[in-house]
Amino acid sequence: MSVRPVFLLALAGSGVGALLLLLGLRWALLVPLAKTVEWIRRMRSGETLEPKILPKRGLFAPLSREITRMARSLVAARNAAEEEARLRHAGESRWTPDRLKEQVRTLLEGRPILVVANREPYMHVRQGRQVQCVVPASGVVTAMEPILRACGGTWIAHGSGEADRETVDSRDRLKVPPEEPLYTLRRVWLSGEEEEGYYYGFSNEGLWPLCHIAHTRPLFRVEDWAHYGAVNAKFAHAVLEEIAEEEEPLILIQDYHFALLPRLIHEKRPDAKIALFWHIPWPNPEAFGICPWARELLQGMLGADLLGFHIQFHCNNFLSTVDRLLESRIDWERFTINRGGQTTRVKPFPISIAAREAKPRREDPMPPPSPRPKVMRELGLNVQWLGVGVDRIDYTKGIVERFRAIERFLEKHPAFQGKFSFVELAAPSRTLIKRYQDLGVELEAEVDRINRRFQNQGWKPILFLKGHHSHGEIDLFYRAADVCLVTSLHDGMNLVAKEFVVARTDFQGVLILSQFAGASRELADALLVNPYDMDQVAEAIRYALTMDLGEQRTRMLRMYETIQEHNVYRWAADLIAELAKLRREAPHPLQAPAE
Ligand code: ADQ
Repeated sequence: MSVRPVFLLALAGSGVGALLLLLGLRWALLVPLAKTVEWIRRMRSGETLEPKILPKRGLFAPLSREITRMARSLVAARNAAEEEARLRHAGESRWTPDRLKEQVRTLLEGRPILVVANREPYMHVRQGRQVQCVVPASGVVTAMEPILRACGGTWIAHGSGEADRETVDSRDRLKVPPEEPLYTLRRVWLSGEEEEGYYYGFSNEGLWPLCHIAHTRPLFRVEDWAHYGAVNAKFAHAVLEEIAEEEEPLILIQDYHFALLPRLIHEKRPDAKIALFWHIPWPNPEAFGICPWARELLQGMLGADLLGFHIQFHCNNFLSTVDRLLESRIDWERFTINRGGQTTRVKPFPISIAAREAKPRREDPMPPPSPRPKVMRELGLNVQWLGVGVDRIDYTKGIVERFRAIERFLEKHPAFQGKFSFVELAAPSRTLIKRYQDLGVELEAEVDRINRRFQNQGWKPILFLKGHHSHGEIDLFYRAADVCLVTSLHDGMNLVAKEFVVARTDFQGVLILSQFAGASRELADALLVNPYDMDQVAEAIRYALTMDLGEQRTRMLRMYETIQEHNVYRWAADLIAELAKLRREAPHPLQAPAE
């Protein structure tokens, strides 16, 4: 064989070898390397990939293992960062007790909050030989209590329970809540005549009907007015005692029982920052002007730095009233009133309730079990649909009108007879006042008449459960009902509407809400009604009971989120922040003189 063919053969052999080597190299190195690089690139750009395509054997196996570990850490870190960002975002929009506490600590630099309200948050009453502690049925208590629980401080109130004196220390104080003391309750004692004149008389027979357009004529007696003044002075004395050691204390006065208090405190302690929150509506100037002491009341209120109402409409009415009745300088753009060297800011703060701790997830497939079977069993009910109403027995709540609308509903839609019952949980209130006694009698008679008209064996349309119920009991009724009726003839806010929505973590049920309640401004997904229009309310009941679950869910979810966002912690934070930032302005050269 010649040398040439051998050489050519060797050359061909090495060419094939090189090719095979190249192919081998590509298969063993370049392809896995390219796949690894591509995998890393996609991971880096945010995709979450299984490490399946990474080489598991050979040269790259150890590298794959390390890269997989590193990628897992990266995914975990990315998830944690996303969760943190979500929580931070939620935290920014959602107010919690802790966030409020923190905000108050920063704003007040450790100074305590002082709340003045007629009603006490805990009342000691006698039951046989036992002394029991109860939470009164009151919107003001429902709203303010979570704030004091969160921030601490002192609540000054009338000690109205028959066993209240036995449960305070020598300075009329006690720590509450009883099961977990978080703040101080300071009780103020009133004589029988004082309570009658200031509370039943001037506050509840005079100012309450004056401010609510509910067609009950206000009664103004000169003796009641004298007691109102004396009791305001008594509370001023208690406040001054409590703030004796404090510089620039912050005082949150609640409601129409204390219109004179801001001025009384301001005169003695001009450094105090005072807010007065008016929990009920403010009427137009003509309506308010019928009060013989309208000017004195306004002068007293204008001792506050900040005046809060639930809605803008009530603020507008207040400014118009001052404009009509007092010499003052009103800034309609900033909503301030300057009088006698003092500026008062007027602003709406829609009150709310404490939000639920954890928000249920929309997609939660297992809503909490319904208490409906238990409620039905205990009441001996056997109906397809259940309605609920929860009120203090008060003529402003439109309870008679509600019963008549239920009557109309059953009359117009007889198919629901025997299948729908309405439970009214009604707490007796202000029972020493004749108008309230008459209302109690009227309600019983109406329930009786309507029940007799429709009832059959084993079924009644209305169950009137008169009495005070715990928040836990009320919650069961909210969760068991298909529909909740809030038919106030006039209401500052109405917390029952908000409580019903927040109780429904299953996002079922329908809220029928009076257009004359402040809550109707925020809860536009309720079925809004005019409670005087019986046919309209009857139709709303029919619509509610036949509403499909999808629509119920959409409406309830939207309202639920509104209330969670605008909860009572946010209300308090806004009010306190506004008060803390107000500076007493120097008297304006053109300011109106004090009268
Ligand atoms: P209220 O007129 O007392 O409040 P509302 O806001 O409805 O009315 O609050 C009533 C509270 O009492 C609720 O928390 C409710 O659960 C409770 N309650 C009602 N019936 C009860 C019963 N039978 N047993 C036990 N508890 C019962 C005032 C104004 C409102 C305003 C609040 C807060 O009149 O317009 O919303 O202050 O500012």
